[in-house]
Amino acid sequence: MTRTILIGAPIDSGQKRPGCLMGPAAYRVAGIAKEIASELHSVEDWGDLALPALRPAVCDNPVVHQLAETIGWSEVLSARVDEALTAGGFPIIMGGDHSLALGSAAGAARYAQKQNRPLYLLWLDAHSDFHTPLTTTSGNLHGTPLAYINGRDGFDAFPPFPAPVPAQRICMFGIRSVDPAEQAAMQERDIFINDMRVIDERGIVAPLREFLTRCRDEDGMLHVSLDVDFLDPSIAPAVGTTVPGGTTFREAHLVMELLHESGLVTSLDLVELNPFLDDRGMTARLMVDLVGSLMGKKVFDRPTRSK
Ligand code: 6HN
Ligand code: MN
Ligand code: MN
Ligand code: MN
Repeated sequence: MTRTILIGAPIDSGQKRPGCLMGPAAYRVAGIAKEIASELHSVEDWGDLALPALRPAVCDNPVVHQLAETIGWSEVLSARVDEALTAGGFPIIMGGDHSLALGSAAGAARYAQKQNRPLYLLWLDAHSDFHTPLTTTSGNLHGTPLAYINGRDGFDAFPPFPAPVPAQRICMFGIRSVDPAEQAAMQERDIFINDMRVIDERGIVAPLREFLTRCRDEDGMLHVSLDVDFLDPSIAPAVGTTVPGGTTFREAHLVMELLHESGLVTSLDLVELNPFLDDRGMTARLMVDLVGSLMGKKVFDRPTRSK
């Protein structure tokens, strides 16, 4: 039995369009707990995190937006995710913008370090989120978590990332918007980048299996960060950073089904849902459906035939 733990992270500080803070409420309204609960999975809702008292924080890049808030959120979230994993749980972090991954991945890394296991990262996103606070031109820290996780310089104001994740253990899927500074940094590293071109050419199954095999061979823990804009905006409009040409309904479900079958996923972020931009809850519901697939729900249970 998996002990699933829902953690609400009403975080809006990583970008400038208000609304992501309503994400956790939208997931609850869309029925996330009921979708997960089964004979195989129990569900606990640990409620929403609150922003702690802030310390002043400074950064050399003057455009950086809400640095102190983002650091505050990441510290509470990191502690909470570590706590959920230590309790033997499977934390699902309901965001909140993608800056929350600065905290959730740090918590997963903290726990993995205690277990002496390598942490792997699967980034499902239109964007590479590989800026540092020094290279971002928008100032939006939701564009930085993967750089922090990878141990890049420029995060002096943040707590040091516990056991940074080397490029070989990071896999991106769905990528179709990369800024020049991110491109330059990614080219120097051996990250497993599956942009939409790769998905068009090879499909999603083969590259994903390659990555999962690596993770299994090393007894890795796997943190999955699912950004709403991984999906095509026609099926998932409730996001501030839409980019055309995203994954289809079937591709996204297939990813979740393969992840379920692998049994490797140890923590999950749901990020960037902005319910204020949604169309009658369709995006919230789709994200909840995808969580269902990740937890093993099938539309059709294939009968096992005897040979
Ligand atoms: N996300 N690269 C752009 C920026 O502002 O740095 C977009 C970031 C999007 C962030 O996907 O969570
Ligand atoms: Mn803001
Ligand atoms: Mn993102
Ligand atoms: Mn994105």
